[in-house]
Amino acid sequence: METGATKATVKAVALISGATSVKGSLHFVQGPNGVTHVKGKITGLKPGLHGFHIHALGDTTNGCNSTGPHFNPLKKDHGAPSDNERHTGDLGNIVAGPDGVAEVSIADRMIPLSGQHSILGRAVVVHADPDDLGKVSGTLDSLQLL
Ligand SMILES: [Cu+2]
Ligand SMILES: [Zn+2]
Repeated sequence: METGATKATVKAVALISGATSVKGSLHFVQGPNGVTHVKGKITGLKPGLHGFHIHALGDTTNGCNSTGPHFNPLKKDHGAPSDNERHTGDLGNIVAGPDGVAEVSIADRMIPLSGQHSILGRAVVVHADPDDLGKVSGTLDSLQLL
């Protein structure tokens, strides 16, 4: 275990499950450069794009409805992951193939697992529909430290 807090690698996991047959697991690894890598596989999805976000609250007792809005500590507008103007939690879309499987591999510098704007304990949401479009029938879990 490294002692320098800013130098250490931090890992977390979200086990995705919901009311539908959608399930999977996502591993989050934050490297010493502050970039967080998200890797994993979600199965049982409708083929195509699915909005993928970090929502503000880790409360998944009432599905997406209890997870609050997109995590947005910097008070920005909704955007794409590549935009400067984006919610911290805006991770765009993941893509499911014809078999309903989405392989997730994302690197993002706005979703730290430590510090003031940490996403730990918040909800990881995979939406039924592309990006958000106001629909919140998702499948989700809160992020737990490994
Ligand atoms: Cu969302
Ligand atoms: Zn957003």
